[in-house]
Amino acid sequence: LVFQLPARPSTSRPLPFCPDRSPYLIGPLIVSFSQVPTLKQIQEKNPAVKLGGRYHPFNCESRSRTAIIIPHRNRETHLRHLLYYLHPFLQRQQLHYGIYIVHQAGNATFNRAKLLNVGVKEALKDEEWNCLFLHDVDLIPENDHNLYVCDRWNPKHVSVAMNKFKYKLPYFQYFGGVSALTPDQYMKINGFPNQYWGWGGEDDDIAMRVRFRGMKILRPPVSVGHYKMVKHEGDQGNEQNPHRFDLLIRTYRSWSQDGMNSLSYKLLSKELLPLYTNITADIGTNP
Ligand code: UPG
Repeated sequence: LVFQLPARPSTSRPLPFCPDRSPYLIGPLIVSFSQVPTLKQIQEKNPAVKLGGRYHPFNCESRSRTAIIIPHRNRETHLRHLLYYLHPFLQRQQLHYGIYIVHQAGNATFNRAKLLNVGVKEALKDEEWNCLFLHDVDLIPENDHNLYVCDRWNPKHVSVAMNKFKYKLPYFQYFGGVSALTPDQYMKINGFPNQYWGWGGEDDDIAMRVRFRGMKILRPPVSVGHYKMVKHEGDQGNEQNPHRFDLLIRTYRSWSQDGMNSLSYKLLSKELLPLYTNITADIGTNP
């Protein structure tokens, strides 16, 4: 250590807001998956991160309180790559943030959107988050000008340029990967659908909900919304959902009954681990 960081003032005087643009941003980042970091190494590199994967800047009041919510099962290597890059990325953006991993218990068919609903519900019990980032575990942001903050009026889709799609949007309405909504926007669309078991369709359903509720999807410039995906095969227990097209046709009628207002699950544990809050839930099985 070369400089000693000034201690946070002990008075209750409010801190000034952090600047509009953080002075710590770098821009394009080099992301490599050649070595898988250990959780201990990641912890050592991020000494200011508190239990549960929480952080806030010590000398200014952040302009955003962002919860990052990550659906997960059986992707431990991807999780370590993501945590390794994401913690420093968010700290350079001077955010007040927390990372939540929502783990689906058991071997039943995977349900990404329902896990995200569980994550949002549980995260909002902890703190007054004003921005929710719904984040696939295998996508690593490659430019820290891609700010993990929400827009007040409209949801954002931020993973606009992924290496697997040759750094282009695969189709205009694409809403998968990483997206961001305020809690108000999330509730306005009744959250995400609970009925998509297996791979596919749920992200298109969410995009439709946004449109039905009169909101637009905002996106960062392509040069900023760059993501590198950790390569993977299809997962056991997350086979293509054969009902996805039928479900999508019905979204207009179903969205107001299927979502946060119909969410049911059993919380098996909520643990504050050094780098993230681990939520394990029994979300049931494909009926
Ligand atoms: N996931 C797990 N374990 C599993 C299966 C999925 O943790 O066994 C999580 C993980 O966070 C992963 C995400 O679910 O990143 C999406 O699943 P994945 O198989 O990686 O889907 P992709 O084809 O790579 O992703 C695109 C979109 C994604 C959307 C999916 C299906 O980026 O957001 O959910 O297509 O529509």
